[in-house]
Amino acid sequence: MLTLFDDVFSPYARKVRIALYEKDVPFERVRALHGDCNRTDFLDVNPRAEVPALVEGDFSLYDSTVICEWLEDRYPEPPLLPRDPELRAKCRLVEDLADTQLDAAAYAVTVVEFGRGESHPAMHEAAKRDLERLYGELETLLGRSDYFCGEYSIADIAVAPHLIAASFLGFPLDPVRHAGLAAWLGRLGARPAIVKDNEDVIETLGRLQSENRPAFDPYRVQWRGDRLEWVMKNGFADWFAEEMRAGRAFFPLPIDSARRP
Ligand SMILES: N[C@@H](CCC(=O)N[C@@H](CS)C(=O)NCC(=O)O)C(=O)O
Repeated sequence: MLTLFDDVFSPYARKVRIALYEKDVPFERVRALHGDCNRTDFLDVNPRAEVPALVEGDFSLYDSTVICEWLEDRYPEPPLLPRDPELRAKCRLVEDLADTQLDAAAYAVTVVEFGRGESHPAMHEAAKRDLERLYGELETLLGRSDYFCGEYSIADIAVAPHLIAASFLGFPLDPVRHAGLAAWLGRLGARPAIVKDNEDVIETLGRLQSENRPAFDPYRVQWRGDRLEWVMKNGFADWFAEEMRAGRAFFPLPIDSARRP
């Protein structure tokens, strides 16, 4: 049995869960974050203390892209990577756009507005501008097809959680300018694997809210490459310096090796 180190809200964990559901592979879940980054009891599975990570017996791996490629090799049916070399490359590029750019554009604003309930108009505007540019790029990449690479693939699975979350955060698609993408999201949202994962996310969010518990700890935030790059290039270096001074910012692979198991 596979064990997925997981967080219900992580778009990367969502990508892996949806791929597992599509391939009908059974797995058990260990909720690994609990709003606590750099967890010591998780570092033996992923030294970066990030979800998702997958374990099967004494074999373990992490990073959603690496995990999905392994799943494709191990459970080839139904295929989630195109056979054609050009489409396969396009699939990886769309997945990368989702993992690096879509994620980064919404991360800081998620921490500040959703997590802390604070307003940061400049950050909100920067996220809106970037997301709209990315929606335009995705609209072009989709063209007239039903899915990014002709057939449904990991490219669709990687993008969907980000667009669902961005809508929830107040950055919806424009039904006129992004008509193709909006129709695509409707198609994706009807797939049983995505319905199942959405239900899980909504049910968990509702339960946490009714218990007055946060979805994550917004005052203990783990940062990394693309998310930090977004903050810096959009002119929020001073904001980030204050986050560090206040002890609210953490990084993978902490220098303090005493935290290692
Ligand atoms: N490149 C990694 C990124 C994974 C990642 O950034 N995961 C975040 C959640 S979305 C995480 O686990 N952060 C640790 C924390 O917040 O404590 C992947 O594709 O799996």
